[in-house]
Amino acid sequence: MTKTALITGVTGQDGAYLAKLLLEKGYTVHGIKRRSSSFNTERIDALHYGPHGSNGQFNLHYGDLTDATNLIRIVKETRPDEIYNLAAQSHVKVSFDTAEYTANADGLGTVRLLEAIRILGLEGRTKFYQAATSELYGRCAAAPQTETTPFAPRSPYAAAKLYAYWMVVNYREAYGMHASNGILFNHESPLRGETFVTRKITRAVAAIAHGRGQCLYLGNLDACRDWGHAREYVEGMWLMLQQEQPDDYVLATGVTTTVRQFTQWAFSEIGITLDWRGEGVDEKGFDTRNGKCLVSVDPRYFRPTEVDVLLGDCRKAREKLGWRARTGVRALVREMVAADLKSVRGELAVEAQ
Ligand code: NDP
Ligand code: GDR
Repeated sequence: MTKTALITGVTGQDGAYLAKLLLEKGYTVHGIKRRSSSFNTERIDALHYGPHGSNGQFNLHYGDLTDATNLIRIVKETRPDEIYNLAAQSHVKVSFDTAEYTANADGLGTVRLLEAIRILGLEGRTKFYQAATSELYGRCAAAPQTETTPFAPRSPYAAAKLYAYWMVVNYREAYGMHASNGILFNHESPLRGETFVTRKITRAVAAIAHGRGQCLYLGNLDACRDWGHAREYVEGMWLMLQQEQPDDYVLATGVTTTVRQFTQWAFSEIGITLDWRGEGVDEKGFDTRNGKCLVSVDPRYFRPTEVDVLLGDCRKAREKLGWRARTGVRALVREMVAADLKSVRGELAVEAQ
């Protein structure tokens, strides 16, 4: 029988990959999108206006995680077998400027959905996936981090997600709901939002390759992140909801890389070797061939508090779900730079017409 899924945050990076995966598996997919003054469905237009949309397999609903009645109505109308709660104000730095809104959307928004399931009496039918995060570990010194590593959130975003994490655990224990937290480490792709560091770097590199960019301004180059590919991480989300019992799982690659190294690899994709000079806010990356400064540290991008090192151990997911990350960070850099180079070439071709 056809399964029905409801995805919040369907217009985001993970929402787009997950919608595609579920449609390929034959699901009927409902997605919640926010009203926006500009188009915000770019990542899913191909799904929506393609065969899946026209035959009613893929449907979009206006909604917002801050609007409880709207969420109850959508859950009531769609009666999903599975809900994937991916919607969030997901930018860590922005959460310091919008702490209350982030708590409302990321923290309370999760409770609104869990309550919608209860109010509608769907506890026995609807399985729930929560997009938890490696940011929960925050300033925790232990690495690699597992499902049992203590949490120490270090931003309004992480604190809001911690509340959501514990509410999922509580609803699971209190009401017997099939609700699981995916503690996902950073995952990227050509669909990654442009203000996250990996995409910011690969876009800048593509622009510089075509003579369009001058200098890339970055914040903390020493931060270490465990970067995997988003397409593989949404498979893990799905696998969590196919288990007999709900549980919490880490998804990660087990390799951590500095922002500086990621930047270096991205430039090497266009044949540029960076020579790093200076320290702290004076640190700059020069093109070794012509001495031109291509990267510069700008304190504007520093965070009031930083998460220094994230490195995940996904042994539990490997053993129980059969999941593993297949794309290494070098291949990820290559794919992202190639996609951004292609899109700059496309823009140039349109301009030349
Ligand atoms: P994105 O920022 O790309 O997508 C976030 C989505 O949430 C967008 O569709 C956005 O809509 C929507 N959204 C934001 N606020 C609201 C709101 N108030 N009501 C309804 N929808 C809203 O994030 P990702 O796809 O990268 O991440 C998906 C989830 O996983 C997020 O919850 C994120 O916090 C979490 N996560 C992500 C990781 C990563 O490395 N990518 C790692 C661990 C966790 P719009 O398009 O209109 O902005
Ligand atoms: P993160 O991702 O905060 O880990 O959250 P982001 O790409 O924003 O930052 C990663 C690291 O890079 C450093 N950094 C910069 N970051 C940005 N955005 N811009 C810069 O110019 C820059 N320079 C250095 C940051 O300080 C940080 O250390 C992502 C989001 O997807 C969350 O929603 C998710 O929960 C976590 O990953 C896991």
